[in-house]
Amino acid sequence: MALLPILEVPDPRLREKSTVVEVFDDNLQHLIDDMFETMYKAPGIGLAAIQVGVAKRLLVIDLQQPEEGGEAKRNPMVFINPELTPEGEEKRLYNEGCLSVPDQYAEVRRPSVINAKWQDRDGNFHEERIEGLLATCLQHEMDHLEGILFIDHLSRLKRGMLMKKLLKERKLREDSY
Ligand code: GNR
Ligand code: NI
Repeated sequence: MALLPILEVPDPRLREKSTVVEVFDDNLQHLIDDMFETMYKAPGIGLAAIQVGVAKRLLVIDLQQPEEGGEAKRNPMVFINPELTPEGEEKRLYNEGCLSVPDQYAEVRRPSVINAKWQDRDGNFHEERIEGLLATCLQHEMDHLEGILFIDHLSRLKRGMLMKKLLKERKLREDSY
């Protein structure tokens, strides 16, 4: 297992379109395990392969929702070659963040319910109706596979302010070292 460096804006690789996974070999299994380790360490609730520099249509999610009783329980999920279709017109707002846009948050409007088709780490096919935070997170990760970041859903004004704040905070951090 290995921690992988997470790419941050404005790295041009985050704008690449990821390509279909065709081979479900040991290399892929190792990449998936490394992505989980990297996501848990960050910490984040999702990670797309392109965020660690691999332009493959692969993403991992663990919402780590507290169980009844309060303990956060791990629930690692792998989505390979996902296809999402919105179900109905209802949208929901969620205050999103992204490990590639560190420490910045903004409300994004996305379909509340989606139909998802995907393959698991063994290449088996699945289809499910998904709602709630999982639907939001899956759409955020799916965007990464197309080279889209959550800030692209904001107005130019909001995106500009957010990027200015990010660059300022990054500079302050660098100067303090
Ligand atoms: O950790 C993450 N939190 C999050 C919060 C709201 C909506 C989406 C996300 S995904 C993000 C991790 C990440 O950058 N995945 O690409
Ligand atoms: Ni992200």
